[in-house]
Amino acid sequence: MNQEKSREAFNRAAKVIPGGVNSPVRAFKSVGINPVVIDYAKGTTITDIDGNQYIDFVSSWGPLILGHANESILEAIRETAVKGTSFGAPTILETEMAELIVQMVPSVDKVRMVNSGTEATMSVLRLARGYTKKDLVIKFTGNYHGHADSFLIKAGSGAITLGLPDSPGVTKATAKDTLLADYNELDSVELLLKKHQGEVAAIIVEPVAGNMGVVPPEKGFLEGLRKLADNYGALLIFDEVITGFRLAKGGAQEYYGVHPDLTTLGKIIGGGLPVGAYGGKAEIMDLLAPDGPVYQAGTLSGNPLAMAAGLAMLKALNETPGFYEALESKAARLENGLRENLEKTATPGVVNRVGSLLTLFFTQKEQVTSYDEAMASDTEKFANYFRHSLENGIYLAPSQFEAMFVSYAHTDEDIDKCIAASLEAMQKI
Ligand code: KE4
Repeated sequence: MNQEKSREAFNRAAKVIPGGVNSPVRAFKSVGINPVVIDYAKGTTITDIDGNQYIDFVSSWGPLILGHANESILEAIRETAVKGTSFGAPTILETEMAELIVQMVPSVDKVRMVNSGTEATMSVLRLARGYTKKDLVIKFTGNYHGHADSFLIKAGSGAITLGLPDSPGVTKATAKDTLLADYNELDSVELLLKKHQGEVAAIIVEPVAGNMGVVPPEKGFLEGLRKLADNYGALLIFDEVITGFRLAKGGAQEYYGVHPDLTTLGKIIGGGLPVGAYGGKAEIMDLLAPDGPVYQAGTLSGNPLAMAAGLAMLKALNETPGFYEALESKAARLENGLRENLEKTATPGVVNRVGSLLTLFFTQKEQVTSYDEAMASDTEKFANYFRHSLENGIYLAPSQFEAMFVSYAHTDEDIDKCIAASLEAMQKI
């Protein structure tokens, strides 16, 4: 595969952008090759600047659940752009977006728009601390909540991929207020709540872990967190930046029937433009400035262009009959094919899937239900598999500790091509 132009472009980028990328995981560091530089995309096909085409299972890390360059989203952007892209003043579009989120997400009475998942989690933590007047937060090792200081403590996603779960630059003073529990281990949470009785503002969790690879919540885990939060006077925060609008219209909280006090959202909500949001009970959200004392602001928050794209996205999710059933059947087809490939090639591995999120772990473990089990994966084998898959025209997340994102645009033909390419790759690694 000719990747000459990508190589030149990446070398040029590295002269003026740290690592040549604006987000570390894009640098393909853990898969041992230079990244391909993308020219354009449509539907499920992305094309790099050398003209190579790939079926995309990253979907820009989740947002493009309708596929690339979706016509209704492009139309919404075009129509809105000609009226101006941002005013720094209220618009009806923001209210329409907020009304739709409140209608779709069960536990959200009010919502504040921001510009990324990181901004959403950073802000929601400040709000939780302001509301409870407590300082500590419990997060789970391997969960990733963006790059705000309080969360770069044993963080997942690119942080573990690059072996940087605890980043320099995060002060000891900040780190001491973040307590670490083990995902799917309720005892580890109760121990911390008991030890720090009355000091924990919130428990924040990825209701389906997507940043250590996909690790589903074990039966009773989310329900248990709800009970512990209530018993110990802490707020429960669901970080639904990945799962929001993906697992169901109402995200993981609808899918599992467990309602948090606060929710963070991102990715899908912007239709591919930069949008994040956080929301929850009115009693808590009303503490935010300008009515309340908890300050949070943003020049481009809720800007009309991003709102228009996001509204078109959410309307499509609401108005497409059988949308989630279709996602489920596409992703199940992929899961079954990957499992068959593991058997056919006697490759030790585990496939974890929840809805349209899945990860193929190259591991000797019988199951992957915890951070430690995920970390036992063979990242070298994954890197080899990734390179063969790319050669075979399949674009995967360049890390063992990320998810495959199946979109509504993926056809059975796309899925079957991925399964065939996966088989070929497994036979070579
Ligand atoms: P952003 O700031 O990247 O928009 O969102 C941060 C975030 C928050 N919460 C969860 C559960 C997330 O998964 C993320 C970001 N996800 C990663 C991929 N797993 C983004 C990809 C990247 O870092 O380039």
